[in-house]
Amino acid sequence: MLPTSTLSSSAAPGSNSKPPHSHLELLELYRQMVLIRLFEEKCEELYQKGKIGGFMHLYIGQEAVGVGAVAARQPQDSVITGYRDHGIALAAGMTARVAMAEMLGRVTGCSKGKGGSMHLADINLKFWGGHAIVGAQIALAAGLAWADKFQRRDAATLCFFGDGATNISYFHEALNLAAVWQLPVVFICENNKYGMWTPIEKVSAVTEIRRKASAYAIPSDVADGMDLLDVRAKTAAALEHCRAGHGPYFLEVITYRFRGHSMGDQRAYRTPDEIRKWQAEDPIGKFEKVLLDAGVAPADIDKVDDDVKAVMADAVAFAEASPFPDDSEIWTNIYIEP
Ligand SMILES: Cc1ncc(C[n+]2csc(CCOP(=O)(O)OP(=O)(O)O)c2C)c(N)n1
Ligand SMILES: [Mg+2]
Repeated sequence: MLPTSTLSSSAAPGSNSKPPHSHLELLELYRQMVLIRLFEEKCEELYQKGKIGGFMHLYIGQEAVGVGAVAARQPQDSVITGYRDHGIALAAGMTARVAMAEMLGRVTGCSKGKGGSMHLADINLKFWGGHAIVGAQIALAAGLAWADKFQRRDAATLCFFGDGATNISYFHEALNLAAVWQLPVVFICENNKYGMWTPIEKVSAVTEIRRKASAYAIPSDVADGMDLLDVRAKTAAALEHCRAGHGPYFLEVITYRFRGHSMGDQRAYRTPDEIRKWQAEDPIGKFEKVLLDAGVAPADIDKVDDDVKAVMADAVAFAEASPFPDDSEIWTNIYIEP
């Protein structure tokens, strides 16, 4: 999938990962990351052609976080995130067809073409979106977890948000209540070092983000966001903590976005050296090395790449053949019908 330079990386899976994994399981996790990468590269192309409108934030570089964490959940566990949501939607099981149709504003999209890039959601998958207001999903996650606890369901919530969101009041209010009420929620901070083009050091008094959780007596850990198995193992442990009735858990995942904050970001605030350093840690290249070391045949990896390319071609054809919503739809889905 990736240039051989990234394949020669000597990085090993995280110490908490629990090999051996079956080849099929490894290939499935690899497939999900490649799907996200190719899906977003296609979105980039369609955006530049004017086929996708509005704001669009790419997840490229952060794939191992969404795929690794969501792989640790049970089907009854909820997932919620911010506007950088394509990867997490696909990891939660949304098909490329439905996600691409939403990107293109078609009625066959998950939000009937009315949500777009920042509002992918499918409650049948227990994927609660896609939220454009920074930090809003953290309060919603506390609500989802409260509902699970109140209804005595054996379920927890995985809540993704950025480093910048940890300076927002929602973050502090939600963590406080989650701790007071011992809610089953795993707060996953994707620390990609920047909020838009502002480096974290300029806006956060505490740059080891997990230390903020200790203010609310929430236990925490840190994971390598370029290492899928490390993210999965630490999310699994966090979910176990929630299921055992011990309340919330905080996981800081160190990662990096390879693209700009959103489309149109000139990326002048980062040095070429910094970008090169992180690209050498490409999570897909690193995981491909894990597969090869585990004895997966290169031909099987190539087959996954080819299959994903076919899935993407089909998704774009499906989306482009789907109609736009009728004008009358502008008045529907605004409020819940009585
Ligand atoms: C309440 C609110 N304030 C400001 C914005 C504008 N805004 C959009 S993304 C963003 C940066 C958030 O950074 P971070 O939480 O680190 O997430 P990342 O984009 O890095 O994934 C800001 C300030 C917003 N959408 N909502
Ligand atoms: Mg950030």
